[in-house]
Amino acid sequence: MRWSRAFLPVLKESPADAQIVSHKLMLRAGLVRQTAAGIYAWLPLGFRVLKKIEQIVREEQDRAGAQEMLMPTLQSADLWRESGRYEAYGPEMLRIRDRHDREMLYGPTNEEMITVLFRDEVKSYRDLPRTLYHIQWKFRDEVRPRFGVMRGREFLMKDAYSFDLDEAAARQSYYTQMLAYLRTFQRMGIRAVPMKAASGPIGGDLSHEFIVLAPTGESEVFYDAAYEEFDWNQAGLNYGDETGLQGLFDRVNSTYAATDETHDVAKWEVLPEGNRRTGRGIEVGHIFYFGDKYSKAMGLKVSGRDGTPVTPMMGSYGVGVSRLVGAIIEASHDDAGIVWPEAVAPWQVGIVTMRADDGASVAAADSLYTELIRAGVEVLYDDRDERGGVKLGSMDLIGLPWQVVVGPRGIASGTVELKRRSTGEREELSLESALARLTE
Ligand code: 5CA
Repeated sequence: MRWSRAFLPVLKESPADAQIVSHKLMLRAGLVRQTAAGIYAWLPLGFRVLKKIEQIVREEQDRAGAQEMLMPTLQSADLWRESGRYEAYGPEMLRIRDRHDREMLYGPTNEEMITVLFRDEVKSYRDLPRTLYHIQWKFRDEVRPRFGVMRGREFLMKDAYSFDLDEAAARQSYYTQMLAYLRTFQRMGIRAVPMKAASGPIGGDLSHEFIVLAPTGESEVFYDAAYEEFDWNQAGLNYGDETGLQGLFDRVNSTYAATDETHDVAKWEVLPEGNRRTGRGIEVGHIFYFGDKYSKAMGLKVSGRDGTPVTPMMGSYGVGVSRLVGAIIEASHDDAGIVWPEAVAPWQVGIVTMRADDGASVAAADSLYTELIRAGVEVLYDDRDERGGVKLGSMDLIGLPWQVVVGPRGIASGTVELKRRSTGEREELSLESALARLTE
């Protein structure tokens, strides 16, 4: 992408209405714009990051054996009357009437819809276990939408739903998602600690939140320093390995970590003082096991192995896809701007020409741009007719992992400067070496 042709509105000043650093940076770097309270348009830069995050979530869900589908954003009120949640959900639910005066709502979550879709198709224990997911916009009429996309009213969520024959199998589905979550967040360059949680309006008695540690987080958190040594990849563990998954769960469960909602002072005080870590965190995922809460209320039954009807046991598993954009920035930025982890960066490389009126360096930058595109590298080329210093500032602000600075002085001796955004390391090297390095 050539910056001169791009819609990348970066702001010089920090917007006064944003309180936390990620929200400020998302506005300054032109990722989003608010269109109504808690509702955001995703501009091209933000959209690219959102898609990268979504794709990592998708790949890890698929790897864990979940199947993707897509359910609508609008739902009928009757669906929610079946579970009894229509009244219970309260003012957070956006209720709408269509032209026939039918009561509708903008879905805040999809337990009801998936239970009915599944109920109407499955008959036998052979149809279990199944885990289905979708990545879709949700609406919750939050009392206090704030911090930009972190607590929006409209937000993008991955929600998965598991159906199993009995509790033991359902717990395996829960552990499977737990492992998928560790891998998902690790791939995005962040660590999200699983913490015991309250299940709130979703229901059930087994629930974990995945919390990214950041000083601006909404929840206060308490955890064992053992998490600093935790094996986040669990590379040796395979899906389907029941004992291994149980072991992972037991390990998580026996390592203290809780938010202020579930904090247990007695258990906390058993920890050696030097191991007690406190801080704040952002909830980027939340998983629930709620047994037959929805399947029973909504009449989902299959015939069991011996022919008697069985009510499947369910869980649901959410990832805050749009919230993650903010959470990753909270965890990865510096005074100059965003520092994208490579896996979610909108482009991998940014090229900057220092003098738009210098034919030789512009020609060199043009050819580097063409070569990188040919090699399949995602590159943003700042070819604007702006002062070099301004362009370097914008490049730091938008935080691409690699910058190539092309100026008349370097080009006279055949070199460009390669800068790594995360460390600030710079290196002078020939155009050819820069190209080789970036296409490695
Ligand atoms: N049905 C369950 C799991 S699929 C569910 O809705 N869980 S949830 O309420 O915890 O939401 C899942 C995730 O969505 C949260 O962990 C959080 O990361 C994200 N989320 C929730 N509310 C908002 C919001 N107002 N703005 C941005 N993200 C949100």
